[in-house]
Amino acid sequence: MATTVYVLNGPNLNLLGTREPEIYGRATLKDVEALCRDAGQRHGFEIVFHQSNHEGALVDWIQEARRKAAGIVINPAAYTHTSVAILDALLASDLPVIEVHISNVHAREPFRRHSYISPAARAVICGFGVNGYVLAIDGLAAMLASSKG
Ligand code: CA2
Repeated sequence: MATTVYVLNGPNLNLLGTREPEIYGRATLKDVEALCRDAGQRHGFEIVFHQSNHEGALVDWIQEARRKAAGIVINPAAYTHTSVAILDALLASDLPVIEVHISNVHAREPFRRHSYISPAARAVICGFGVNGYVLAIDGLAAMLASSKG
C-alpha cells in the first residue's frame, strides 16, 4: 500500500495567485497541489491535499491523518499565530509534521514571528515561496526513510 501524506492548508490560501503576488507569488493553490502531487509521485507517496477556512475542518483532517497517513505537511496560514486546537491535534497525531510558510514570516509584522504550531513540528520551512511545499515533502521522505532504516 502507498504511503499517504496529508498536505493541509489554512484560511485564505484558496486566494493564492489572485492577490498580494509581491508576498505570495503568482502560483494558485491548484498549482501548489500539482507541485505536491509531482513531489509525492517521486517518493511513491499518495498525497491527500485539502484547504479550509475553518479551524475545525483542519482539526478533523489532522485526526483523520492520524489513522491514515505517515506524515503531515501543513501551512496553517493565520491559524499559525492563534490556534491551540491545531497544535493539540498535531501533537495527538504522533506523526512527523512539517510546517510550511510561503513567505518569510520573520521578515514581516512581529505577530507573525510566533507560531503556536512549531512545537509540534519536526521542521519548519519559510520564505521559499510555493517551492517550500516541495522541500517539505522531500524532507519528510528523508525522515521517513531514515526512521525505517
Ligand atoms: O507565508 C505563509 O504561507 C503564511 O502562512 C500565509 C498566511 C499568513 O497569515 C501567515 O502569517 C504566513 C496568509 C495566507 C493568506 O494567503 C493569501 C494569498 C493570497 C491573497 C491573500 C491571502
